[in-house]
Amino acid sequence: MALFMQHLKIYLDGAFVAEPDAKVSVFDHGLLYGDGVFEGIRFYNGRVFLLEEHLDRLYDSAKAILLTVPLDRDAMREAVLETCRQNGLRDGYIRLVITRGKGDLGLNPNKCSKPTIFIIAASIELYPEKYYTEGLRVNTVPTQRISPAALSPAIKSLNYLNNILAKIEGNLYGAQESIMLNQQGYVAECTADNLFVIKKGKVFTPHISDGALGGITRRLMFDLAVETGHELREANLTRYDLFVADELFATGTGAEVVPISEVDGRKIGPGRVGPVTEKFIAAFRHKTQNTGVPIY
Ligand code: PXG
Repeated sequence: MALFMQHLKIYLDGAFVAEPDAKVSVFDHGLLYGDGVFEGIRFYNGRVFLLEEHLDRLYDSAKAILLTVPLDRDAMREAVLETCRQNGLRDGYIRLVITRGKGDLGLNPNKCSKPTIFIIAASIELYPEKYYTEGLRVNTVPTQRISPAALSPAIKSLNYLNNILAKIEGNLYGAQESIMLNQQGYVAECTADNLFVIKKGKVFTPHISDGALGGITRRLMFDLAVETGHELREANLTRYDLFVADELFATGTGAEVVPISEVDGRKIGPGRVGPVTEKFIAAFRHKTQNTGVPIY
C-alpha cells in the first residue's frame, strides 16, 4: 500500500486544489436548489472522447437556464484537458459542474453574483464486463419522466430527483436499470442512459420530445448505424415494443453501449447480447480507442 494518499486535483473556479480543500459554500444554489448544469465526459487512451459535443450541450444547457458561463469555450476546453493532466490520467471520467453560485437563502438567482465551476477527473469503476455479454435486467417504473413543459429533459441540469426516484424504484425491483415512460405512456429513457430497440434489423430510439436527454452517445449511434449498415430512426415506443423487441440496448457516457436482456420479467430476444448490439458495441469501442481530443 502507498504510504501516503495521493489526492485528486480538482479544478475549482480557476485554480487547482487538492480534493480535501475543494469545497463549495453551503449557500451555493447548486446545493440549495439544484440550480446548475453539468456534463459527464469520458477519456480513453489519452484522448477526451466527443469533447466538442459535450461542450455544445453544456453551453446549450446553461443558455436554457439563463446561466452565463464565466469561461469561454476555449478556456473551458483547456480547463478540462488541464484537469486530466494535473491528475496524470489517460483513462477515466470527467465531471464538469457549473452552479448558479453562492447566493442567499431565497431561490432568486439574481442574488448569485458568480457561477461556481468545478471539474473532477478520476478513474472510474466500469460496469463489469459480463454485463456486456449477459445484458442488464431492467424494469419500467411508476415515476414518469418529467414533462418538457415543466423542465426540459434535454437540459442536463443538477435536478436529478426525477431520475433518482426512478432508480430507487428499479432498485426495489432488483433491476440494474430503470426505464422511464413519459406522461403519454411512451418510453422516454433510462435513468442515466438512452434506449434503443432493434426489430427485424432496424433500430429505433425515442424522440427527444418524448423525454429523452440528447445523449452524446445516443447521437453517435446515428453514425454507427450508417457504419454497421442498420437503419436507425426515432419513434414513439411503448412497453409492448420493448417486450417484443429482438434486442435492446442502452447508451450513456458511463454505461457505453450495454445490452438489455430482460424487461419487466420478459426475456428479450436471445436473453443475452444479440448480434446487432454486438456490432454497435464493437463499433463504439473502436471509436473510443481511436478518436478524441489529445490530452498530452
Ligand atoms: N439520459 C440521461 C437522463 C442522462 O443523465 C444519458 C441519457 C446519456 O447521455 P450521454 O451524453 O452520457 O450519452 C444521461 C447521461 C454516468 C452518468 O456516470 C451519466 C449521466 C448522469 C449521471 C451519471 O454515466 N447522464
